[in-house]
Amino acid sequence: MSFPSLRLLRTSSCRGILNSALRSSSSDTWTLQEPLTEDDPEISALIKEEKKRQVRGLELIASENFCSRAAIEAMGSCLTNKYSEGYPGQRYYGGTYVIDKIELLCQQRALDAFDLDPEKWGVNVQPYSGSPANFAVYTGLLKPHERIMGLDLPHGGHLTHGFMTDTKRISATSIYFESMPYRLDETTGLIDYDKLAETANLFRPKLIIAGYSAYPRLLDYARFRKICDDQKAILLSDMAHISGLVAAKVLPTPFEHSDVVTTTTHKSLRGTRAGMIFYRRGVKGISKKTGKELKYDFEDKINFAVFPSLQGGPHNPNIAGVAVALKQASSEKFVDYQKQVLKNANAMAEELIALGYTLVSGGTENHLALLDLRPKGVDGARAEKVLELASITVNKNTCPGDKSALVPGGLRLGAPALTSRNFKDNDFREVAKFLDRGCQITIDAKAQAGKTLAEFIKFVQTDEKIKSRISELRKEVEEYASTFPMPGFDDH
Ligand code: DSN
Repeated sequence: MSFPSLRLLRTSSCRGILNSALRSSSSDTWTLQEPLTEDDPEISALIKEEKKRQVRGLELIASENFCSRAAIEAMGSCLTNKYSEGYPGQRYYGGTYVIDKIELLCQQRALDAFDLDPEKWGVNVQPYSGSPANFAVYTGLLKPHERIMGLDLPHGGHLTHGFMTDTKRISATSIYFESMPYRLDETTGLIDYDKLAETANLFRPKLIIAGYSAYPRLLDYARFRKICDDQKAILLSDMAHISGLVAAKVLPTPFEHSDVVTTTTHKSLRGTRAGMIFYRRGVKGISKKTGKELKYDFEDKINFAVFPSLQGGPHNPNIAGVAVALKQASSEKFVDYQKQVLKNANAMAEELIALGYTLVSGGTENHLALLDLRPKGVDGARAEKVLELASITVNKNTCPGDKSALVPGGLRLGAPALTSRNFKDNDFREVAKFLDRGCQITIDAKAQAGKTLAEFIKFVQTDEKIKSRISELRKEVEEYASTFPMPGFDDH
């Protein structure tokens, strides 16, 4: 572009001409308003391909969901442009007065969604996701190398609950803190609370985590509280998987007994991808020594751990998306949705048992079931692969007693995502039948394939008979799934 001479710019009308020339959308002006389809057809096509996969498939990953169009719109907005280190009213950069309103609204909605009194509970909505949220709690409330106890990962816990193996500290939560797991009673598949109490008595943890990634039963928060009180430990409930069900009051709330509660926002809560930390505030009790009020001191410690200790600028688009989801979570429709999630998980579990399968703990009381394939002579890794080829998405999962996390004995199956697509109980019974057919193919293929997982995968991708059975199953699955509505945008 050729620019007018500087002399011409002396008059304001000439400056106006120049500005409008700069703003014009002539072919050599980069407006940055081009749609994705034009600007980056490659990424655009991949997003459309992923959307088609989601629409055609049966999504059973227990931690996934289909976010609403409204929340996705809030996330895909100009909020991505703004830095806002700090907290509402105390930011390090200017121009944050709108961001302050969004963050305060999100906080308010978070407290409302879980019926929390702002005198007694506060919330930090800045964590980027669940793992940073948990690490921020440990960083804020513990000294390095103080002790934590969480449900062991192979028994249904989460990496960030202190996971380590016999030979290696895996999660940073076991590198910077000392962790001791508690486990399930392998005969029942239920948490062994007696053993937890006994071990806690020896290990004397500063913090115990009540929460899971793959446990199909309710947690006994009162029992956790008692064990924590005996050790003078903090009770952190990680309700990431169930926060939507808790908001809808269809599962017991962890808030009554916990000191701190963390969650992700994109699982059963169905928001955009982020994390939140709820902490007790206000009066804790009366000192026996002085007779004076004791106050919780979590708020400043947790807020400081999130920013500036661990994070920088908050992800404002995600916070806005979470605010949208939290508004939805206070609606009657959301309660109906969560009731249906429980019914659907139960219908799938019942049907699988009727088809001759074994479930860890014998069933489900929440949104997920853990299918133990070991009695069928196969493992979760092989079944996951066959099901993926048939457009059914699940994840392999350890069952109590498993030695390998890469070739574990089970599959984790969750109901939140398909329930967002309006699947009902009978639809989930059909889903169980599709799963059964995929598992039968796995059993037959394993009998003919080489011993290793790699040989098995090669076999199912090359053996004509197996390929044709998988392809027939995929066709039926895709026809079936495609008839259900899908949240979000039509093609992205
Ligand atoms: N990936 C999530 C889950 O499956 O539970 C959390 O890490």
